[in-house]
Amino acid sequence: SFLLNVISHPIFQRGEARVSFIENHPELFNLRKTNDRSTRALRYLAEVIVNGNPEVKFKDPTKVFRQPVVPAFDPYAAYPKGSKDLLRDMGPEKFTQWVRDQKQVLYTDTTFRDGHQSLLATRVRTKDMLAVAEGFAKSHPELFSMEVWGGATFDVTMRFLHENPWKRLQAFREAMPNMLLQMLFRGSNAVGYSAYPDNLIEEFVEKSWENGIDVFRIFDSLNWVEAMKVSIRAVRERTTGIAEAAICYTGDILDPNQHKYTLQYYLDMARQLEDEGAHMLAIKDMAGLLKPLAAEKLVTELKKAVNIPIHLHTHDTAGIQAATYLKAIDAGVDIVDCALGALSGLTSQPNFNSVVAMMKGHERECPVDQHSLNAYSNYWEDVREWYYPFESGMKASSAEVYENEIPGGQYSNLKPQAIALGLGDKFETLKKNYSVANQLFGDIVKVTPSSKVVGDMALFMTSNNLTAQDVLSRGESLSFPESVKELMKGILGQPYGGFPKEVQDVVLKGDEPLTGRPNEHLAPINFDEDFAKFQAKYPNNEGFLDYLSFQMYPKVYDEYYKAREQYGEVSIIPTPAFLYGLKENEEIMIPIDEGKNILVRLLFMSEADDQGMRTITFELNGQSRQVKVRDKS
Ligand code: 3PY
Ligand code: ZN
Repeated sequence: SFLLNVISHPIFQRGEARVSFIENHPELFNLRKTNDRSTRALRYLAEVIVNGNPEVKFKDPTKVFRQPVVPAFDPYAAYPKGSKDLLRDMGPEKFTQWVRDQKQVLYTDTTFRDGHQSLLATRVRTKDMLAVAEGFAKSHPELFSMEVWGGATFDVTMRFLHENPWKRLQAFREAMPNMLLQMLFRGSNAVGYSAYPDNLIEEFVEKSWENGIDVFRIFDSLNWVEAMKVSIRAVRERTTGIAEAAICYTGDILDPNQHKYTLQYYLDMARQLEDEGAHMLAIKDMAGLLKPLAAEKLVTELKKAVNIPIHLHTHDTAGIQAATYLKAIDAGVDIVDCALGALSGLTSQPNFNSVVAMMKGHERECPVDQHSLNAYSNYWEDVREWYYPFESGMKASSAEVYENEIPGGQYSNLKPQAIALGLGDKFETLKKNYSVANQLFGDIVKVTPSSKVVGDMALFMTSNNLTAQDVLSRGESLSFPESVKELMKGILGQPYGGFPKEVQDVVLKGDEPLTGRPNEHLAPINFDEDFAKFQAKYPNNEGFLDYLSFQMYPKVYDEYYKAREQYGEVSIIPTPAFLYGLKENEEIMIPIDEGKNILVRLLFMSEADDQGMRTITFELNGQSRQVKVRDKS
């Protein structure tokens, strides 16, 4: 069609085209680009129409979606000044001091990261968040930050959404220039599940900052401060962003039988993190175990122990975390994490809209336009419907979390995992085994990636009908999951109090465990050389950031790259079509390039021919286009 464009151009038709003709008319290349994009988008749609989106395990043909309404905003209005402007003016030290010294409680909105990670298995696509990002930033500059990146989003955007996570970040940065953007950073595991060389961690921090991150919430999945130092230092030395170091909260400090994760334990850790240079402290209550009275105690004591602001994160799995926030706010916590109504509650964060209502008349109230929050929540209520296959099925909050301690972000994934392994009807046993596995490991902190290992062990025990006793007595003859071997070997670092020797021995079977930082044993990467190799292997890569994605997840990147070669930029396809394809005669608009849309209608799908190929006939901007797809059924 590029050739067609050339041939049909009037200059060419007049016979006046010279060699320079193509050079002087770069729009022909744009045409080629948009044609190419259209072709690939049709190829993707045809594939989903014939074979379905492999991530959609069940499709409800009766489902009717409402059209989500984006709350109105003025695209020409300037952005009101927000936290990002303050940070830019003051620098991280002064700014965080201001956070601590001013009186109002501040808010972080987690809707774009932990909210959907915890309720919809991280599946929300960039397009659906971006639709409301600018309006939200213009309406709510009073927020402390937007949590938008890190955690599981990096992996899932590539693996399941076939999107570039860096482009997502850049798009958020552009849409929300007045607000602090925050990410969740797994310390020496960055945004992955294993240990990476220190210079990769440093590079990753720097590039995240360059592309838009201001606040780095850094944690270690075993609360091992030693493993957090490199990332804290990288934020301090390579960026002008904020290093927010987290203590992961587990157990119950008010339980008289709790001898391991005591108040003293957390105070000590907080002081160490402050000494390491943290600008702020996070209490990361990933499973929602911090009850109101414990929060009151913990925050009161932390306030005395450290001079940096305290940022509280929780999950509302048990349903009482708004009370935890109120107690924590009374005790002086500086910032709390909330998710917009329709993506809040259960394994997600407490309801932002309701917390704002709760704070009306409180001496630390930070006024937020409730009506506007409700409008954004309504948007999400409708968008959430599109993602129905990824709902966890949890219908009510559950105090069982105090027994199993499963993090919110993991809970929404554990059930589909169990079903995939044929253990769907053993979910109750699986949850029990989660706490049995935790005890076998010596009662460790459970958060990605350590929580994944406890989950793997629980799945292993459930599918093999093993008790804790079986693991100890028959362990020598059992072949444990790879992740369990790595944990016991020390690949994720050292837990407080060490691993139980007996379990370590049966798992490692003579292999010597590490004692130091696992990253210390990893050779630094030679970026020039390695990047060149990457470019040779993936010639159509999108540069150094793509290389960093590859470093985090080599296999996932490989598949993502192939999908992109085949289908192009699928992030432009509207979500219902991305997930469910099109019905006959359904028409959608795809923004194919800046200011350019195409209209696509499905006309019909043929029967499979004797090669198993179906022909899908579309109408693209009024012209008929056919795509052949193999029917895999
Ligand atoms: C993650 O690391 O993805 C988490 O959300 C941990 O809570
Ligand atoms: Zn969380």
